[in-house]
Amino acid sequence: MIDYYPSRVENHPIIYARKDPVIYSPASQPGPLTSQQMKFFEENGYLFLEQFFSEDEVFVMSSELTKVLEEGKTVTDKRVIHEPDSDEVRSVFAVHEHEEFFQSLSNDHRLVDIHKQLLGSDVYIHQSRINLKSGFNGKEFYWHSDFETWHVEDGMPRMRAVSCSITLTENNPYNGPLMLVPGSHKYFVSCIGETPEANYEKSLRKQEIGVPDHESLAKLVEQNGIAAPTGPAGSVILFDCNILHGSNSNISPYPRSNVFFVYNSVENRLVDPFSGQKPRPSYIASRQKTAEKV
Ligand code: 6CS
Ligand code: FE
Repeated sequence: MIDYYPSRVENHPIIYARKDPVIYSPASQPGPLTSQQMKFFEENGYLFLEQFFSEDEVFVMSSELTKVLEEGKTVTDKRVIHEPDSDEVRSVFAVHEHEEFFQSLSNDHRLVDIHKQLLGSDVYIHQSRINLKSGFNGKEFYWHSDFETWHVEDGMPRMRAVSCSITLTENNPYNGPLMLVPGSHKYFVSCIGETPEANYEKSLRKQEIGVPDHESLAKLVEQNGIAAPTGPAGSVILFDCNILHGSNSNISPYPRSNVFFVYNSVENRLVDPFSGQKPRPSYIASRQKTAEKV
């Protein structure tokens, strides 16, 4: 299998042009997104759908979030990741498999149809998680391209996946909202450094390997700046698997909790990791041959 996006192999960073389309069906293809929205996504690598879910739906989502959080506090489960310097819950993985509510949310046809439209095929969930980012203590997520990690550590061959972040609390300028570098999805920043064995045990708490260098980051930010969509709970941020993004720590009293579903094209199923290492566990990267399409 050719490695179209080598990373963590050279001793200097390289910026490559993207070799894959961003949207896989024509912008004019009928679907839930308008051709304008499709074009915005193609150009910028993300799309913000403010108040996508109704207030009633948000109410249910919030109580389900509280349940997961309470469980996460007491349960010892590999799926529950803690903050780097404390026992505070940072993320809970594979909620689309283990929590009935979030499973049906990931199957919600309004979401699935959008991702099918963008990816031009059937889709399945590659990864899901809730990021809690609690008030006062929630720590940052340093700049990265998800695809860089999924390619190197999970063997995702091509850029044909989209993340969907649903805001479960208000995301405001103070609580560490998602920040994106518009247009950066059109490049691939090949990173320096080798992947340590079982890197995920550390990287999910604090990512240090597979992060872009300052110069590349500054160059890409210079082009179009930084976007940080904010809005009420129940909004949706769709973003390309390769867009550079990150978020600041949360010293405000307001928690910033989002659930992420990553939809991958069924034509882009995982192969062996390009690092040559053992694949990561399936609660981080689904690789069942029969992974159900949704
Ligand atoms: O490891 C993952 O799959 C995700 N987590 C981190 C910290 N970076 C890459 C990706 O978003
Ligand atoms: Fe990410």
